[in-house]
Amino acid sequence: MADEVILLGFWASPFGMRPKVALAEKGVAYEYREENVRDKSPLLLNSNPIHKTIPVLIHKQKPICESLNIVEYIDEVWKGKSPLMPQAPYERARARFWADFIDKKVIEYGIGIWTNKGEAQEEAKNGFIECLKLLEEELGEKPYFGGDTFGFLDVAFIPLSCWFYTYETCGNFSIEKECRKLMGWVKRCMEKESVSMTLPDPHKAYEFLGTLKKWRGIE
Ligand code: GS8
Repeated sequence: MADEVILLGFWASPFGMRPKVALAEKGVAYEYREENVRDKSPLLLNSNPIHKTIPVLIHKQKPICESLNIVEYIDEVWKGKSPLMPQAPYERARARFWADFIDKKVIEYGIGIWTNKGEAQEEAKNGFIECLKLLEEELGEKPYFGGDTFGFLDVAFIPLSCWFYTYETCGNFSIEKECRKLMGWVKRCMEKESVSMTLPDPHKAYEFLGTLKKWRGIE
């Protein structure tokens, strides 16, 4: 089918979950193909020759790469239902800024919590909590980052929450204690089918940590 939509992903990757949530919000039917990120398919390598990473969305045989870029594409192509990007240019720029902050800071600190021990782990944990507090401030009293409705920044951020349990267990801290309001937002998002059907069980993510560590050559 010329109009077909294929998503190449990997179940444990927050980047891979973003387009899944966006497509579910839009009610778009698609074929999901799980990649083995240690032995990538020729389709993935040909579709994303620059970075060779998932996710890749293939729409009408054309590949779109980079998770945030894919979410914006989905929002533009399937405009009618559940608009994700804010209407006002300033709000759009702001949402993109925070999504970029999540990729550059939050995810990196999160990884630092389970890849390090001792002082370096403590630093990653503190950095992570500091970032969450900044995001909590950005959320303010709104139900969602998108305002009254679930939007682009919610899609960008919520996948990470299935790794919170892993960060808390490895770093021995409680996100609920540090950022109560943010956890309220996580619970609100989890009430949406697009999110709850997409995110894996946090315990399953934690169990996968042993494999991830092996891949990175640690422990
Ligand atoms: C990051 C994608 C990424 O790291 C995006 O799409 O937003 N900036 C990109 N994908 C990982 C997922 S697994 O943790 C990946 O494909 N890794 C395989 C590899 O790096 O070889």
